[in-house]
Amino acid sequence: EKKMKLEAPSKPELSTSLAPEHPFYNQVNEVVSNHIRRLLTEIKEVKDDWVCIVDQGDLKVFKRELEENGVPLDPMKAVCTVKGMTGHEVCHYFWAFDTRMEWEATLETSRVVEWLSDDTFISNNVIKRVWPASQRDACFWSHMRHMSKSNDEGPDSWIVVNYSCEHDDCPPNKYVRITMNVALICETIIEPPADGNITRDNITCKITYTADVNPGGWAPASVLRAVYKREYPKFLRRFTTFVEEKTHNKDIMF
Ligand code: 18C
Repeated sequence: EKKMKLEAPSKPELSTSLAPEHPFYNQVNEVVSNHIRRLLTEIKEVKDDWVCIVDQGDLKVFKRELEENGVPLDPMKAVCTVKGMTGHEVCHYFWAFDTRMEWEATLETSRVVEWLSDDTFISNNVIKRVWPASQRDACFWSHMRHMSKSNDEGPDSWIVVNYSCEHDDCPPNKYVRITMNVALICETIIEPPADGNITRDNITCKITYTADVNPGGWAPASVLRAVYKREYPKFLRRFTTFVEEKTHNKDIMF
């Protein structure tokens, strides 16, 4: 049977609210476009090189084993379906800095380094230490965007990207600096009720999360893989439960 390939939109219709002359303008647009293209052109079936490591039905985690000079770089991918919330809401809370520590269980501290625009800021996250490795931190921009729809029938989609960068106010110092390229893409599926009045019961959000993380130097692969296998599903459960608590008695943010 022939696998269906979805066509990527010919040109990105939306871009960041950063000014075109901003030093991060090109990078943000390029990284986000690559995520969108990768998702839209991907064969809608998990390819052979992705291994499923967690299958809880509504939540699946996949990885590709990859090592460079002994440093484990396994790309991770998770898909998760949740009811009662929109993609806009899920992306909002993944991006929002002021509530990050309410759901992030793996961070010791997090601070804003600089706001670049109303959709993009740079932060410094210090990750809890995992024995026996040295403690890590990360410096990255977080950007949220409403994705253009290729046609009126398709689901409404939002994306958040967390991408490592350098910043004068965030030089690497006492921690090992990890680098990453993380994306959260959400589609909102609405089953229209007969009376036309959409409630949270009619809404499902399909989340695709991808993480390429370089632990930045030596880390024992077996420990890291065990930590990932435990922490990624835990993060998705904890985070989506958090979004549910934040949204269930509020107006729906479409
Ligand atoms: O995407 C997530 N969070 C974002 C917003 O904060 C952001 C952060 C991404 C960084 C994630 C990767 C961290 C990897 C650290 C490697 C550490 C190497 C240590 C070597 C160990 C041998 O995009 C959500 C991320 C969700 C989960 C990530 C799982 C990685 C776990 C990292 C270890 C922390 C464990 C702390 C728990 C302590 C329990 C003993």
